[in-house]
Amino acid sequence: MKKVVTLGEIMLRLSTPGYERFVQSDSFDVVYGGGEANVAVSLSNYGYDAHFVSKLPKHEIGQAAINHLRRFGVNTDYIVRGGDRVGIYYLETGASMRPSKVIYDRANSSIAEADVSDFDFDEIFKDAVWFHFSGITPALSDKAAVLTEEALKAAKKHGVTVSVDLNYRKNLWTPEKAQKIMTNLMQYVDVCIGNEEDAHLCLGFKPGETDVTSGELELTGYESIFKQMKEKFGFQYVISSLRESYSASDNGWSACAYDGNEFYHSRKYDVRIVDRVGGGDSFASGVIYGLLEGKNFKDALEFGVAASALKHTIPGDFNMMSVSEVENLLKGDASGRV
Ligand code: KDG
Repeated sequence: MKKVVTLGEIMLRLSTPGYERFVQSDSFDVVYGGGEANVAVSLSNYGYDAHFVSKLPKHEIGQAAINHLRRFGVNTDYIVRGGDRVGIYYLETGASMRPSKVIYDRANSSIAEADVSDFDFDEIFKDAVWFHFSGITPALSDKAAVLTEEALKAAKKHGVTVSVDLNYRKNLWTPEKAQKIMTNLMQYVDVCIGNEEDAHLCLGFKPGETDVTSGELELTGYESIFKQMKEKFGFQYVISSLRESYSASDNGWSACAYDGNEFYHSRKYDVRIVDRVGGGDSFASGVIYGLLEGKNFKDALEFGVAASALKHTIPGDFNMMSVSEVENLLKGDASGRV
C-alpha cells in the first residue's frame, strides 16, 4: 500500500442545521474537517496508507477528532497529543442567492502552537511516496509556517513528490505575508493546485483575463498565469478547479491544467450543491490519486473533477466516494446533474 502524508489542522465544525442562520439556530451539527485532513480521508478511501500529521489536545474532543479520522481509515500514528485547543469553525450554509458564512475560532490551536521538535519527519517520510499540504497550514501561525518548511525539506530529502493546494484564506493572513511565505515554499513543490485568485494572493501573479461570461469560462488568463508559474517555480503540473457560480446552490464545476506543453480544460459538471466545503480538497485528492496511479495529467484531472463533483453531494467536509463510484461517473454523461 502506498504511503501518502498530509500535514495540517483538523477542526471541529459546528454548522447550523439545514439552511438556518447563525442568529436563528439553537443547535449545531457536529462534524470534523480541515483541508489536509479532508485530503487524507479521500486518499484513504482510494486505498492508500494515508497519514494525517497534526497535533491535538489530550482531551476528549482531541480524541473525537482522531476517532473521526480513523473511522475513514486514516492513519493517525503521527498525530502528536498536547497543546490547549482544537480549532473550531462555524458554518452557516447558504442557498440560492444567500452565500454561506464561515466564522473561525482557531487561534492558538495545538497545531498552530506546535514545535518542529514535536515531530520526527525522517520517520514520517520514510517510505512515503507523496506529501500534500495547503496554504492553510503555514497561515496558521509563524511556528506553523516553520513547521511546514521543515516537513517539506524532509519530504524532499526522502525523494517524496510534493503537491500544494494554495488555498488562500483571507481570515488567516494578508496577501503580503502569504506571498512572503508561500513564494519560498514553492521551491519544494512538484504539483501546484490553485485558482487564479490564489495565484494572485499567495504568489503575486497578476490576474489575467479569466472571467465568467455568458456562463462560459474564458481561460486565456489561466493559460498565461500557469505558464508564468511553471517558468518561475519549475512545477511539473499547474492545476486549478474552475467554478462557475450560478447561485449558492448551483454551480458549474470543471478544471484546467498545464504540463509545460499543453493546456487542458476538463469536462464540466452541473452540480446541485448539498455541501461545497471540501470540494477543492477532494479535487486535489482525485488528481493525486490519478497521478499516483500513473494516469496522464488529463485523465488525472478528469478523475479529480469527477470526484470533487460527487463531493458536493455529501454533507460534511469529507468525501466518502470510492474509486469505482468516481469511475462510474466518468463513464457517464456529464451533462446532467451529479
Ligand atoms: O477546504 C475545506 C476547508 O476550508 C475546510 O475543511 C475548513 O480547513 C478549513 C479551513 O481552514 O477553512
